[in-house]
Amino acid sequence: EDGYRLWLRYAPLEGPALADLTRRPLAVQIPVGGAIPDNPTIRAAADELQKGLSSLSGRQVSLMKGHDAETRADHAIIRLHCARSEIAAGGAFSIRQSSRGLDILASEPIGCLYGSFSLLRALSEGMRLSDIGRSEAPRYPLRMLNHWDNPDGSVERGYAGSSIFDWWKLPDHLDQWMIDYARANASIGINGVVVNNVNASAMMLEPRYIARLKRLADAWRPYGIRVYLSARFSAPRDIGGLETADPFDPRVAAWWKDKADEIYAAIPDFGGFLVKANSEGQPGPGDYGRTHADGANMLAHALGPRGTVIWRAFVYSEHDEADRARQAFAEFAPLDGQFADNVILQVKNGPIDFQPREPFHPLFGAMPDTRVMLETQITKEYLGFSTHLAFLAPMWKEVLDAPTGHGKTVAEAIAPAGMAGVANIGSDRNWSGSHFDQANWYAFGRLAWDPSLSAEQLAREWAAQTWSREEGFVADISAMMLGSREIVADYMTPLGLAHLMATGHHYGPAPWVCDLPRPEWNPCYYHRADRQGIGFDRTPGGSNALADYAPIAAARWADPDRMDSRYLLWFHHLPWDWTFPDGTSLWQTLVQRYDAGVAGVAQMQQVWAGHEGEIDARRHADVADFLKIQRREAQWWRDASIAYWQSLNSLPLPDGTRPPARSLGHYRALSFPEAPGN
Ligand code: BDP
Repeated sequence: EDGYRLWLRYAPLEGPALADLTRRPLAVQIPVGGAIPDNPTIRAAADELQKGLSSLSGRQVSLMKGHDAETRADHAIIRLHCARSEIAAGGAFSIRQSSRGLDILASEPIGCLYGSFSLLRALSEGMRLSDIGRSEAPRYPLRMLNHWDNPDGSVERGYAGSSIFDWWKLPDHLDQWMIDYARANASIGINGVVVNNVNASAMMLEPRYIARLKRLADAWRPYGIRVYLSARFSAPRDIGGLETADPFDPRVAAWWKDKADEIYAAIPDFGGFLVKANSEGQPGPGDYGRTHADGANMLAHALGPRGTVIWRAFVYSEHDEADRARQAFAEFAPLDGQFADNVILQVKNGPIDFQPREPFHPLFGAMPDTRVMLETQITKEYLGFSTHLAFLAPMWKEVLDAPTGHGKTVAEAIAPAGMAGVANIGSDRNWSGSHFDQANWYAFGRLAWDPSLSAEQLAREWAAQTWSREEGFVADISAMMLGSREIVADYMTPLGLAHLMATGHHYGPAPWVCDLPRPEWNPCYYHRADRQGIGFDRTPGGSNALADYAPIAAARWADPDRMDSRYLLWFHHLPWDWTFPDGTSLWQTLVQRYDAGVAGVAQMQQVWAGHEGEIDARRHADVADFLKIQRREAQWWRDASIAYWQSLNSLPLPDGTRPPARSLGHYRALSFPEAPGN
């Protein structure tokens, strides 16, 4: 066990579930003839069932075509019916008990594949074959991974090795790895992949890369995955020989139209372009005095009904010093209704940037005439990279379940589009840099399929498939996972603080950084701490970012005395001696939160140690090692942060609190040029 098999281990069943599965010999029946002769997606579904059922039951399961199976009266038969018009299109399936065993029904082959994975998941969790019945349909049309992979093999903010895309050997050689990757994605319903970084190189649009992308598209098509490219807005200039990329210049529009035609000639189901424009130095329509809608619509026209332009709303400028959290709203909300039908606006979960905790982005629900998609970050740029254990489903649920105040929750507001997750996948043998980070890939896909799933269910089903289905194990480990993100928020950015990470690589604490040239690059800009107090005032007396939310949503955060303290310092600047309703001061509570975070990691270590011997030794030791790193670094975060706050407020530590192990000077002097993911 080295983690390569992810949650698709299909570990042999035991007890009643095994007895139930092996009561009769099993066969998988694939349809022949009719509407779907030899379809690669149905073949993949049948192969998966055969492999999975054989492994779960410990017996070789046979594959039978069409009527052959009907003659085998002694067999329990899993039948695939993949052209049933009564089932919805788009991946829906129904699993039903039948007189011969069990039927998987769908209107399209991809529904049969999703249904097969669903059946195998239920069995892997320990359910009995004879108890399984379910009907599902994906809630969102788009369930995408965004890879921040560069053509040179590096991965921006990647903590799992280098890129999995081997552009050097493609298109001639396609590694089995690429099939395993597609299969894993299909198992959780992911149906779109952007293969390159949003900080895009125009080179990816050159013919030689299109040929390579075609090879991937062909390999992934049976798994229901469409490929997308991040497109650099200045490509007509960079590689097209034009002196401009102005979206209103007819030559520019024609260049993109020709480029789209060229891509579609190779990849008829190409998904479209993802664009980061006029953000962090990337080119965009703003360079020519045009709006985001002007730029997006020009590209949308080039694609036509064949594909989608996914335009990112992650923008902020150095020229607006008031509040970075308001800038995307100010720039995009007025454009509602101006985007072409095949444009989707991709909005990060919070208004700043993938912090351990942010309130939901005010654009959700505020653009009723625009399709808006949620962007999450699966890779843990701001949550301790791959060595800290943080299960992110609770964070994403917090956003999905949030009522926007515009009559919809975030989950409902994004329904016409879907979800994108910045991938945490790399060349490491375990794919994600750590075993527990696989859970975030898994949970992302499952939530994009069904945002109403609870974080607890996702933790439980992942743990049962990935480690052990023994109930004591699943209960403890899922509970540990559910608390883990809050623990990280506590030792890094408690009480709604944000962006206190070190410059550049974002590894470790640096709340003292105040002198970077752009104001909003500095942690000081975000915490605003001084001798008197701490926090960012986003009330009407401050930046008034609260006004970007619908009044009922804003009301939840308006009063520091009556709000969820986990968002407190995001919205309020308060004196250190401000007291919570229970009488504890802000300073005391802050220190308590840091201590709770460190204690939480120690607790996770204990829980994990308590299950040694119940799972394979190698993966157990890997996790134990990483928890040791996390424990040390949680202490570092806590000590360095407290030392810094104390240097400002000169307050004594609450009674019984341990002083930081080292001086502030020590923490400030640390440097980590070797930190990954720059
Ligand atoms: C920030 C990352 C940066 C990305 C940017 C983005 O630090 O590497 O390019 O987001 O989303 O979080 O475009």
